[in-house]
Amino acid sequence: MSVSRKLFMVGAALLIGIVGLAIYVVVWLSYNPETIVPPTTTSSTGQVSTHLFLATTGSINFGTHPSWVAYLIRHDGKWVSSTVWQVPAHSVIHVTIWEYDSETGLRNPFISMVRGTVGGTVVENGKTIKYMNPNLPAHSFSIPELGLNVPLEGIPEATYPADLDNPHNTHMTINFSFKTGAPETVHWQCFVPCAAEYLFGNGGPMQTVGYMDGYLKIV
Ligand SMILES: [Cu+2]
Repeated sequence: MSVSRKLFMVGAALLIGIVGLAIYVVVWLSYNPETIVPPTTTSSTGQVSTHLFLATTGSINFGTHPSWVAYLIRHDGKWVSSTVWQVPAHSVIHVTIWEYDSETGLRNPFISMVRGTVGGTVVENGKTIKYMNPNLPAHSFSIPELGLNVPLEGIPEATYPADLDNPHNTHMTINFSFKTGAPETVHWQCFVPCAAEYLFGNGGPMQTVGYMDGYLKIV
């Protein structure tokens, strides 16, 4: 092979690599899921609050990755696939999660302790809890920047796909509240290695906004 031909081939390979990298960065940077803004209320004492009504499912059953585990949010009477939510600053955020997935368990038992909620507890199926057996969580709802961590207990046997519109379908109901401070954007994520079929359960949906993590825009 002549030197000029070798140079041409190296240059072509380099160009393909650079173009591929540029496409990856542009697509990744421009990914901007819809921000859901739940309605807010103001009490007679001036306390602003809002309600995040969420669900976790073992397989989302639509979109690009139908088999992936996911969080959804109830908005305008429908379950919406978005994990970017806007809430008011200096307010109380009431959260309800319908948990439809089976248990995976935690590698770090520290995450099975409830932290950062109003009262330091959550109400799970009507029972107030502070801690659970680390083998039980299916997912967690955690905002490290706010010191919030809520383990979500799995159900014994999940159905795939879960029928989220049928409230009689077996699920755990988890209720808790937390407070926001000054405006900022924080990230939230699940800490249970729940991504079956991915390395150590932490790939795929665990590292993709729209499934097991997202952003909370505090405004
Ligand atoms: Cu998860």
